Amino acid sequence: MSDEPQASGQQGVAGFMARAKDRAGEQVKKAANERVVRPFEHEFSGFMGNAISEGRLFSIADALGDYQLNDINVTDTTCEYCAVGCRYDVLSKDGTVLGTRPNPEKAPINGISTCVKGKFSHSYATNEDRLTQPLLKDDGEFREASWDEALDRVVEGLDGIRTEHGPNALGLVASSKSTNEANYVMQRFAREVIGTNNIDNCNRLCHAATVSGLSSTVGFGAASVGVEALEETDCYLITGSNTTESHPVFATMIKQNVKDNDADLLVFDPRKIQMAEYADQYSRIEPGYDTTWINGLIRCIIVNDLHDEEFIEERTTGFDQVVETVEKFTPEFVEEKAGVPPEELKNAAETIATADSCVFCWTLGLAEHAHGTENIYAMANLALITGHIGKPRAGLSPFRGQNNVQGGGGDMGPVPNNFPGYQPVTDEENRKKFANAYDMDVEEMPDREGFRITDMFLAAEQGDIRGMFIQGENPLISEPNIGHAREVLETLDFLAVQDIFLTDTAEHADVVLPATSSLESNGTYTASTRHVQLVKRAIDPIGNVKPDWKITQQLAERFGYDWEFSHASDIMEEINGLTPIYAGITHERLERHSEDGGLQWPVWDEDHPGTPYTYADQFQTTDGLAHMHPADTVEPSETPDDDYPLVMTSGRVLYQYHTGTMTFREPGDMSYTDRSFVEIHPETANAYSVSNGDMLDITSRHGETQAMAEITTRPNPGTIFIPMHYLHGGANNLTKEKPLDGPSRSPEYKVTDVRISVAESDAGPISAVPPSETDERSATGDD
Ligand SMILES: Nc1nc2c(c(=O)[nH]1)N[C@H]1C(S)=C(S)[C@@H](COP(=O)(O)OP(=O)(O)OC[C@H]3O[C@@H](n4cnc5c(=O)[nH]c(N)nc54)[C@H](O)[C@@H]3O)O[C@H]1N2
Ligand SMILES: Nc1nc2c(c(=O)[nH]1)N[C@H]1C(S)=C(S)[C@@H](COP(=O)(O)OP(=O)(O)OC[C@H]3O[C@@H](n4cnc5c(=O)[nH]c(N)nc54)[C@H](O)[C@@H]3O)O[C@H]1N2
Ligand code: SF4
Ligand SMILES: [Mo]
Repeated sequence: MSDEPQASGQQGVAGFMARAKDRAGEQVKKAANERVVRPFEHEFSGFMGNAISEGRLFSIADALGDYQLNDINVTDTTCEYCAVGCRYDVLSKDGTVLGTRPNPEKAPINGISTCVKGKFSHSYATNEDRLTQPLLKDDGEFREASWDEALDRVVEGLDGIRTEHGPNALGLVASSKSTNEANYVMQRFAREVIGTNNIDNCNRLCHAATVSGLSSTVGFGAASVGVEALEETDCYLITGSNTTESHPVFATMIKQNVKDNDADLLVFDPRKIQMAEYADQYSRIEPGYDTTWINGLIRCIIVNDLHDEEFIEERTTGFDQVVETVEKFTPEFVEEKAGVPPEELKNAAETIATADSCVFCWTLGLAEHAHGTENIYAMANLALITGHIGKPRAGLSPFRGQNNVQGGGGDMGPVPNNFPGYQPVTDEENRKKFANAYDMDVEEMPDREGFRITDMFLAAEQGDIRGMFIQGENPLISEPNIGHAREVLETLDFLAVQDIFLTDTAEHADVVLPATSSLESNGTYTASTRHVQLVKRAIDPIGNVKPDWKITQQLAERFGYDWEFSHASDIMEEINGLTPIYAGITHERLERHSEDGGLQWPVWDEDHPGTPYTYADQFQTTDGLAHMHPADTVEPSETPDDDYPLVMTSGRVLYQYHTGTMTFREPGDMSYTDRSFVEIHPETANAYSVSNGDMLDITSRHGETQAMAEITTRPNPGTIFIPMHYLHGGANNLTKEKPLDGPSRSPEYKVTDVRISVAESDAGPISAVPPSETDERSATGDD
C-alpha cells in the first residue's frame, strides 16, 4: 500500500520477514557468544522456543546445526490455515512448536514456499487460553467437568430435543478446519445416530456457489487443474481473489510465471489489490456485477468469432441459450453497469480466446453473492466456449478457503444434500448403500435434504431448529448479520460447541468440548488442487483434549453405536469403500506418494495414479458433456439509494485468519492488524470530510458499527472495504442473513449498502484484544 509506514526499511511481508530474521539472527548470535549452545542444549532450546513462540525466529535449523536437530522432533505435516495445502516439517521440543521448515521432498504443492502464517503462526496451539477440559454451564456459569459428565450432557441435550421435536429440530455443523476423517465421522453421526441430514459446514459461507455451479455444469465441485497449470499456463484470468493475501503461495507461483515466461495476467476486482500491480490488465469492477462483465467477455468472443466451435460442438450442450442470453451484454451495457471500459473488455476477450492455455481463477468475489451460482455458470461458460478446460494447463481453478474445506467441507459429505463423494441423499440406491454399510434399515436413512447452515439460522428463528452441535465454527463472528446469529444462539434450547478455544460462540453453549488442534491431530486434509495429504501429530495434546473424530465416536457410543475406529487410518479405510473418488487413497499410499507429486482425487482404486487434471476426455456428467447454463441476473440484491449511498464489500487481510481465534493470539500477526478498519477512497473521504484515522459510524439496512478510516486508493470511489475478522467493527455487524443464493443458499457477503459519518464521540479502542504498541499495518505481500 502506497501510504504504508515504512518499517525497518522494508514494507509488508518482506519487512516482517526481515525483522523476524534480524531478531532471530541477533538472538542466535547472542546465544552463541554466551557459549550456551553446546554445554546447555536444553536451555538453548528453551530459549529458541520462546523466541519462536513470539513468531520471531527464522530458520531455526540453520542456527542450531545438525547435532542439535537430533534432539528436536521433526514431523512432516500439512498447514492448518488455508487450502493451498502447504506441507512442511514442524520442529518441536517438549510439547512446544519451535518453528517450521519447508521440506520440498514431501511438499508436492508448495516445495520450498510457505507464507507468514505457515512459518510463524503456530503458538496458538500452546497458548494459555486453550481449552483443556470439558466445560458445563450451570446456572449461567461454566465449570470444568469430566468427559463422562460432558458427553452425557450432550446426549441428554440432543436426545431430549429429538424425542420431543424429531431429529430435524437439530442442526449439526462440522468443521473444515478438522480432518477428512473427523468430517466423515460427523456426517455418519448425523445420519445414522441422530437421523437427520441437517448437517453443514463453513463451505456454505464460502465456495458453496462454486460447488453448485460447477457440479451442474462440468460435474465435480472442485478445481479442474492443479499446480502445473498455476505454474505454467499462458494466461490467467483472476477475479474476486486477493491472491497475495489469501493464497500467498499460489500468488508466488503466478507472479513467477508472469515474470519468467511472460504469461498474461488479467485481474478484475473492485479493489486495486496487490495482484493488480503484476497484471497486464487490471479492470476495476463494481461489486455485484460479475455476470455482467463475464457475459460481456463471452459476447465479445462470440461476436468476433474467437470461440472454439469444435470444442463447443463435441463436448458441450446449451451454447445456443448462452448466445441468446449474452446478447444484451454489449460493451456499453457492461461499462454502464460493471464499470469496465469497452477497450479493456475487448483486450481481455482477445487475450483469453487467443491464448494457448488459460486458467480461470476466482475466490469469494464471485461466490459470495445472492446470485453466486450464476456467477460461476458465467465463468464456466467462458472456459467452455474458449475450450480452455480438460487440459493440464487450462481449466477452472477456484481457490478454496479453509485448510480442509475441499475434503472436510464437501468430499466427506457433511452437507445436507450429499453422502461422501457427492452421492445425493435423495437417491434410493445411495441410501441403500450407506444404510447397508451402517447396518441400518434403508427406511431409517433420512431421505430429505437437510437445512443448509444459513437456513438453520433462519429456521431457528421460527422454532424449527431447537438445538445445535457446532464443531470448529465461530458463527457469532462469521455468519452474516451477527446480531441475528446472536439472537438465534440465545434462543436455542440446547447448544454444544466443540473447539480449541472458548470462542464467542462457545460462550453461548451449554456444553463445551475441547478438541485437539491440527498440530496434535492425525488424519488428512484435501487441498484446493484436490491433493489429499497427511496431517500428523507434531506435539502431544495438551490437558484433557481429544481428537474431533474420537469425541464424535464416543458420543455415538453413548447413543448405543459401536464404531470401533482406533486410528484415523481405520476411518479412511471405511471412506475408501464408500466414496469412489477416494477409493484408492490410503494413509499408507499418501506416505509414499508425498514424495512424487502427491495423490489428487479422483483416485478410483489402489492402483490408480490420481488425477492431476480432470475432464481430459469427458465431463463428470451422465452424458459426459458439459452443460452450459445461462447467467442472466444483472443486479445485486441491494443497490445504493439516498439513505445508503455507498457499497461495502468485505474480506480478509494477510495476517489474520477469519474470526481470529488463532492469529489474534500471535503477537507477530497482531502487530500489523489488531483492530478493524474501513478502507475508503480519498474522493469519498473528501466528500464525507473524513481524515485518516477518524473513527467512523457505519450503518447498513441491517446493523451498525464503528471502525477506523484508512484512506487509500485501493477501493473504488463509492465503495468501502471492511475486514470480516473482528467482532467489534467487523463487516458482519452490517451484512444480512437473507436473501440467499438460490441453488447454494450462500449469503451475499460481498455487497452491503451503507452510509458513513465521522463518529461524534470516539468509542475508544475497538480492537479484538487490547491494542499493541505498534499500530502499523500492511495488507500486501507474500513470501
Ligand atoms: N490471510 C488469510 N488467508 C485466508 C483466509 C483468511 O481468513 N486469512 N481465509 C481462507 C478462506 S476460508 C477463504 S474462502 C479464502 C478467501 O480468499 P479471497 O476470496 O481472496 O478473500 P476475500 O478477501 O474475501 O475477497 C476476495 C476478493 O474479492 C474482491 N471482491 C469483493 N467484491 C467483489 C465482487 O463483487 N466481484 C468480484 N469479482 N470481486 C469482489 C475483493 O476486493 C477481494 O480482493 O481465503 C483463505 N485464506
Ligand atoms: N463478511 C464476511 N463474512 C464472512 C466471509 C467474508 O468474506 N465476509 N467469509 C466466510 C468464509 S469464506 C468462511 S470460510 C467463514 C469462516 O468462518 P468460521 O469457520 O466460523 O471461522 P474460523 O475462525 O476459521 O472458525 C473455525 C473455528 O474452528 C476452531 N478450530 C480450529 N482448529 C480446530 C480443530 O482442529 N478442531 C475443532 N473442533 N475446532 C478447531 C477455531 O478455534 C475456530 O473457532 O467466514 C465467512 N464469513
Ligand atoms: S499459503 Fe496457506 S497453506 Fe501455505 S503456509 Fe500460507 S496459510 Fe499455510
Ligand atoms: Mo472460506
